[in-house]
Amino acid sequence: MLQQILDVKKEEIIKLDREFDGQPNQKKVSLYESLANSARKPALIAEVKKASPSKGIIKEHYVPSEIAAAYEQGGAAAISVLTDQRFFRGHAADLVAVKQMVSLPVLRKDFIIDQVQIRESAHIGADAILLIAAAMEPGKLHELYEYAHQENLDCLVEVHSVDELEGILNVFTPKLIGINNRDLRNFKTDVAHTEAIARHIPEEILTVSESGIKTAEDLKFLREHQIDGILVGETLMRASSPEKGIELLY
Ligand code: IGP
Repeated sequence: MLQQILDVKKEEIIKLDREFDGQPNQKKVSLYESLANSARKPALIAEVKKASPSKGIIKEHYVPSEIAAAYEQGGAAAISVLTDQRFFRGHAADLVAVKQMVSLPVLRKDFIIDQVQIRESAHIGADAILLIAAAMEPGKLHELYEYAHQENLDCLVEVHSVDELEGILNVFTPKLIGINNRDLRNFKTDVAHTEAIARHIPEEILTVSESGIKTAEDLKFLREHQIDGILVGETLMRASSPEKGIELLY
């Protein structure tokens, strides 16, 4: 699945290959600081997500900026916006609209494998980007990480296994690591996966548990294991309202 997504991305990048003129007008807000200073523990990154390859359409009709405003109201520390069109039915325009609506940091959730996508991310108003360890070699990921920081973007570095984690840590120490609970081979999620990987993460790194977080018990488990943040999409998108969804988790 990931390989299929990356093949499509490479074609999109060729079309994208142009300079982004002008400076982004919004000031960058730090994802790292917002997670570190969150009153809610673990801090919440709330995701705007229409669809996914494994679930199909999650929620058809909504206004991304309204969902994001409700997330902010509900106490989220950051907003994640899927911008991949082909597989997640998101759009760069969703992020632009969300950024205009909220004062929280906005994470661009996409498959970033090239510097031009980072320039684009800064340009459309993202404050942070996702970098997926499974999508490239650790050396390349480090290059993109440094490049993003030059553009004042924080990076959430996503790993799924101890092997991927150690590959990264051999090259550099990211400030933020996301552990994806979803096994991309069968799409199953297991929150216990976070604990198995988090044990190997040095304490100074902020750790975010991603995917398949559904219940207050899941949250309790993650809190007990001192996980710093959670990234939740589907559960909040399916809730009767975004605020209600957050309330039920915490
Ligand atoms: C959110 P969920 O199960 O709460 O909807 O998951 C988020 O973790 C998931 O959307 C995600 C993702 C990704 C999407 C994690 N890593 C990489 C696209 C690309």
